[in-house]
Amino acid sequence: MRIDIISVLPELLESPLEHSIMKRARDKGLLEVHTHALRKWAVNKYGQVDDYQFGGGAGMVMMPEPLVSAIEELSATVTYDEVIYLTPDGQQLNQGIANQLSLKKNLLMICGHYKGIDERVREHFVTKEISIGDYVLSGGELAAAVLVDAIGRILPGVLNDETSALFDSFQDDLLAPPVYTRPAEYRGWKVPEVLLSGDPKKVDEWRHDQSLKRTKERRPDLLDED
Ligand code: 6GU
Repeated sequence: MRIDIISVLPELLESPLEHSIMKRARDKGLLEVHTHALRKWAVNKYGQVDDYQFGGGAGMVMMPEPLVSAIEELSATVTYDEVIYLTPDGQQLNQGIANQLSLKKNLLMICGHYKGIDERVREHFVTKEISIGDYVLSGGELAAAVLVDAIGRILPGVLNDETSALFDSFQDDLLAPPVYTRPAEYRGWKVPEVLLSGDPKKVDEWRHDQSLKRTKERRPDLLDED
C-alpha cells in the first residue's frame, strides 16, 4: 500500500511512523508513506498557504490553491482510491473503517490546520472525512499518524504470530482479555491457574469469557450494536 500525506508540518508525522511495527511494514516494502510539505505549493514566496476567513472571525483557513495544486500534482502519477481529510467533524474512526481502508492500494491524506481547509476542497476533491474522536487536536497530523498506524499494522504480512491482530480488542467487537507473563507468582499475586494448565481449549474458553465479561463491564455499547 502507498499512502501520501499533505501537511504544513510533515515533521510531526515522521517519528511515529518510523518505529516498531510501522518501521517493519515499511522495511518489508508492504507500506510506503510519503509526506509532502504543503508550503511547496504556497501561493507566494512567503510560503503562504492560509488566509483570513470570509465573513470574519478568528482563525485562518487553508487556501484552496495550494491544496488543489498538491492534490492534482500527486494525482498525476498515482491513482488514489480515497482522498481522506482528517477533521474533527468527520466520521469517527473505528476498526471497521481501518479494516476497509487496509484493502485499498493508494490513499491520499490531507491534514488540516488552523480553522481547517476551504470547504470547496472538501466538496470537490475529498472522498472521505475521518475524525479520531470527540476532542480537538491542534492539527490533523497526529490523527493521520493514528490512521496510518491502524491501517499499516493490519496489512497482510506486517504482523507475525506473536503480534497477530486476530486477538486485538475490537477485531471481533470484543475487548481483549487480560494477559500475564512471568513470574507465575509475584508478591503473592498469582496468574490464573487455567493459563498454566497447558490445555489450549480451556485457555481459549477462559479468554473468550474474560473478553465478554470485560466488554459487558466496560463497553456494553459494543455488544448491542448488531
Ligand atoms: Cl482528524 N483533526 C483534529 N484537528 N482534531 C481532531 C481530529 C482530527 N480527530 C479528533 N480530533
